[in-house]
Amino acid sequence: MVQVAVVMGSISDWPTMHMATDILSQLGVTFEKRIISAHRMPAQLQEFGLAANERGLQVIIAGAGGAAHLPGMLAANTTVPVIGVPIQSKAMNGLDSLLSIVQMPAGVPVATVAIGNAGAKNAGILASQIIALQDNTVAQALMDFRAAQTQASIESEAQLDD
Ligand code: RP5
Repeated sequence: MVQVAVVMGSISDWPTMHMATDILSQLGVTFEKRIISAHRMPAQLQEFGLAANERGLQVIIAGAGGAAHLPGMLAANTTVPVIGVPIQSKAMNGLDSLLSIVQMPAGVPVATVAIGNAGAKNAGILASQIIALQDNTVAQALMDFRAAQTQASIESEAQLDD
């Protein structure tokens, strides 16, 4: 059964959302990737959201830019936790995306990460941490990832020049 769904509003979001799927792959989390536009595909959005629980999805990562209604509308249609990724838009550098995603009304949460690539990668890590609560293999992969990241930071000190 697929653990995580990575959903984006447009193919133009894929270079950013790839950061999420890369880290999910690295950590051994199973996922599916979908394009579902809140505005261009409203019926498909509702269908996907309503089926998410029954399909056994444990986390949804949703990325969108501009008038970024996808994460919020998915959250409105399911109780599966939704992590929202604000895509770095051309017009406003992603501030529009961030505010569209983060300012949810009380009662319908979306866990919102940073704008752009860092946010997408962190969405993948956060989803993996949720999966790791019940999956020891993913939990171990996360600990290995953190240890390697720490070691790389320590070793980077050697690159400081005079
Ligand atoms: C949003 O509109 C998408 O998530 C995308 O970030 C933005 C622009 O979409 P395109 O016009 O590039 O398809 O729905």
